[in-house]
Amino acid sequence: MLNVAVAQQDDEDRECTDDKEITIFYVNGVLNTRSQALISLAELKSRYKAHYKRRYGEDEVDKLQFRLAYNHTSGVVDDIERVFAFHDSQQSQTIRHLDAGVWRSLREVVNYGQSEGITKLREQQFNALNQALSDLSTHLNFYQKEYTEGRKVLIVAHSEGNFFANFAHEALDGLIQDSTKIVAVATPAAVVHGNLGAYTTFRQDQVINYFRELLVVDRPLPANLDICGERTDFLGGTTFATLGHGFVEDYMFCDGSRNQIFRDMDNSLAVANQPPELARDSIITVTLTWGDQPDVDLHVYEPSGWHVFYANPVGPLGGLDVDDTDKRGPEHYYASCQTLQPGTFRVGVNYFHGFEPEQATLIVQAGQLIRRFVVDLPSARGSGGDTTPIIACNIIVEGSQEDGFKFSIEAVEETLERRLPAPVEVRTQPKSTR
Ligand SMILES: [Ca+2]
Repeated sequence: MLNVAVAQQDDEDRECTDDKEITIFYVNGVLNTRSQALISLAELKSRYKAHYKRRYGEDEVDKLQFRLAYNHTSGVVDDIERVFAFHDSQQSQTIRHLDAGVWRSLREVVNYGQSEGITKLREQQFNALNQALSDLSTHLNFYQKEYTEGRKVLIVAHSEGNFFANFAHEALDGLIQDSTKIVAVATPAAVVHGNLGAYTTFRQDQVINYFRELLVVDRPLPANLDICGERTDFLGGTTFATLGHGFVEDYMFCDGSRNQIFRDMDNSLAVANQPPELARDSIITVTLTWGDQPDVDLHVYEPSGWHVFYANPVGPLGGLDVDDTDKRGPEHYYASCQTLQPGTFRVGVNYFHGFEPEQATLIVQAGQLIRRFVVDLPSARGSGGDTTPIIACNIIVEGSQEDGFKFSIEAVEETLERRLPAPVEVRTQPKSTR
């Protein structure tokens, strides 16, 4: 590990490292702004790192990194409607696409809106569900990227985040599923995907209890723990405003739930496969995937202007370490801590060879930032496009090896960060026995 400081808000992750082996994602519940979700992530991170260090030692804790798999809030009414839409979509074994069930529920909502003459409702809920589908696709791409770079993934999901986690896990292919585990907290879902099915729900969780009361089928998993003594039942009339449901205020606060969740996390990591490192694990990475057309290419211009692509795969700061010419990708660029310099990396794609319109997805990671870009590619341009790739984003690196680095990722055109995701295939076969 190179001990170069990274100037980020988070003091614990100031060093520039290229050697993480485990990524722990936090998936938030309803009505969380990104800032609120980051607070929950920070709490999980500081407490679990302390636990992990005590149990496994200093060297092991350095292999962990923490990321947010955020889902957007659309306000009280739409968030709650979305929970029911997700609930109704749990029978995913019978549907062809990840989003089909959500769309079916959406149509029912839309029909209801029309019958009541509430066109506003229709538009808002359409947008809310559309956003949720986009978030789901983003999470799925995040987990796939971690696999490509050789890391185990542990998803800690709170409340509605469990629907996102379950759907994403179901849509991963089998090898990636073996490296990706879920630990559920306060789950409204009837199941936890992955081998262990580990979860923690308080008997005194008023939100989950209320949700359970409303449902006839696919009720939430039964509560399995009592809330700690310092908390007081909401109905008892106290200062307690979280309804026994808060991630930080309740589940991380009580020793019993925290210990149970951490034990579930330890056990899940123990059974998760460490994937082969198909691509370099690095401080800056770009992962390109696309659809069934033969060949899309990743192009990165390093700060000096050096053009890294399939015909020129090694640059002064990094390189193209995975190339693909046979549909889907991934194709992968990395820049490592050892050679990192300040400046702007320009990230683009060229549709090299194919017969139909294609769509490229870029997952761009710089320090602790991770973002997804989708680029429409109307027609193949051959090698004529090698010198004029479509630039999707810039990665801006400030600072120095001595003082530490700070990163930002900027879309080149707003339209490139699209809200509508492509349909995602779901495995419809029963899981193989293993
Ligand atoms: Ca290619």
